[in-house]
Amino acid sequence: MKIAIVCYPTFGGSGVVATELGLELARRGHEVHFITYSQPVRLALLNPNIHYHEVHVPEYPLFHYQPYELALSSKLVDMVKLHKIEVLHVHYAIPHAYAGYMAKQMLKSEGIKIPMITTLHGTDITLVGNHPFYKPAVSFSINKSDYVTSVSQSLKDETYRLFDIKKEIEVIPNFIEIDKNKIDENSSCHRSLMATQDQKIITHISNFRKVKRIPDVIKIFNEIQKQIPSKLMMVGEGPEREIAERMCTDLQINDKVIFFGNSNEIDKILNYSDLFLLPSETESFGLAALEAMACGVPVISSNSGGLPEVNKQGYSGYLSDVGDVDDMAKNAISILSDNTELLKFKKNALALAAEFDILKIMPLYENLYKRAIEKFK
Ligand code: GMT
Repeated sequence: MKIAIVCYPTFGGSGVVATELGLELARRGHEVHFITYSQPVRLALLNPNIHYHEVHVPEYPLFHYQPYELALSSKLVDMVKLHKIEVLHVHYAIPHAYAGYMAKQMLKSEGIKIPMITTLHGTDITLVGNHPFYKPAVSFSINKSDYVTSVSQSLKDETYRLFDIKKEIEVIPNFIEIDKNKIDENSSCHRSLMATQDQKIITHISNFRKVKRIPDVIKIFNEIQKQIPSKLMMVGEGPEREIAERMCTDLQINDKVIFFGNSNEIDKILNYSDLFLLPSETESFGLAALEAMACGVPVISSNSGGLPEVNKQGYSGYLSDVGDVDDMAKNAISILSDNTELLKFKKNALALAAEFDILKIMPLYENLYKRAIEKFK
């Protein structure tokens, strides 16, 4: 099949999912065309089935805002025609579903019919998409998509609750490549660079936006380190980083917290971790939690959104109400203070992650593409 994938190329979860999906499809022999404004961070262009087409938005003094949707939809039209693409798969509704719909209309006027699949990821529905300034356009473009998928049951329910959606939404959960997450002994990233043998390693990975409740991460860790020798790895970049750094100074725990910024060594950091913290305000799925579990790391998370579909209470970790840092700290300490208990949770986390193995989820997407292409023949 010839598939176009439209996504954000940044460190956010939706871009990671779209990139990993495209890479696996290419490995399976499909021709995959990534269409976005810069090369996705996890995209290695070493596979002959992978193509990357950059969307350029020419600057013009009249434009206060650069018309990205316009440039994207034009690029989609050109690429569909040039490469005979059979299906468009857009990740994150804003503005991709809107641009995809416009491209479809332009192609239709030239007698070319192509199906569009929109995958909803989370904030495109819950935080951004729901804003009154965007809502009509988001509803319209979801309803005009030929197929709609969401990454969790919770996000599906939220979409129906918040928008007037007439379309069927299929749940296709996010996935993980389990085998990829083994420790590379030759890596320059060693455990000793992060902590001493007697210290437990606790990790948080995100884009440090408000929704991640970064101050809660610091508060939870502060309680843990009072009872358990430990270090905190803060991986990612974003607006809440400075606040977190200031909190660490105020609490005098600077020497126990490492801020990595964005990292391509996530797998390695996770492989040395004992616990993962994700106290988010909302999380449609929580890909970072799944990535941690795939490295055998138990998760202390909030119970919001789709997190209970990924992290299981008392099995792969614990879930608490949003903002209940005392409960989260108590649960973390109970796992970390008993090595037998910790080992049990680690094994469970890995076993649960295996249920989201890419090999199990990929046929769901392939099947959807086949159905879509068949219907538009
Ligand atoms: O919030 C983020 O981390 C980024 C955002 C994105 O779209 O890039 O993540 C959303 O999509 C991820 C992939 O499907 C999900 O795992 C995240 O839970 C979701 N974030 C939220 O719902 C806040």
